[in-house]
Amino acid sequence: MEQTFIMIKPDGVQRGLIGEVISRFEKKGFYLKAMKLVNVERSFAEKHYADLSSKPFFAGLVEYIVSGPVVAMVWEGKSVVATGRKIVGATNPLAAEPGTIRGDFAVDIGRNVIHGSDSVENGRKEIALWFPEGLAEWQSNQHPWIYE
Ligand code: DAT
Ligand code: MG
Repeated sequence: MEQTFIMIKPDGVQRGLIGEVISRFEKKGFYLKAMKLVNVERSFAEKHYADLSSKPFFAGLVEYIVSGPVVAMVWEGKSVVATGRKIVGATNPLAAEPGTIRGDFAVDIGRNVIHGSDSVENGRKEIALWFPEGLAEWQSNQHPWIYE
């Protein structure tokens, strides 16, 4: 099954949205495979967002990510990358649909609460970067009640 990297950004942690975010992925029928609350180094944040290093907002983005702890997670399930992006919502929270995390809980693009991998390949890279120690091994007993 597919895996995606989801991160609750420092604003999401500060605003008490950790449980809300986890709950949405959990209730959907995806499985938590790894999770940690961490303060990341500037160089690590730069590596995570390396593809955006030429953007004018890059410095501010890195500053934001290192401003407090983040919750890094790996979620697993059928089409979890694309569906995870739908649960997260559009990058600009003002354009994000109600019912999505960004649509429900954010206003500004630079305080958009959550990160989700945008492709299976990038998910693989992000999981390797954030969880070199590997993932938890488990199978939910609910599995046959969620998946055919
Ligand atoms: P996403 O997080 O939806 O995958 P992205 O990968 O294009 O979006 O950008 C990463 C983050 O950078 C995004 O969550 C918020 C910030 N960002 C993106 N575009 C921005 C912009 N035009 N101005 C300010 N911040 C921006
Ligand atoms: Mg992105």
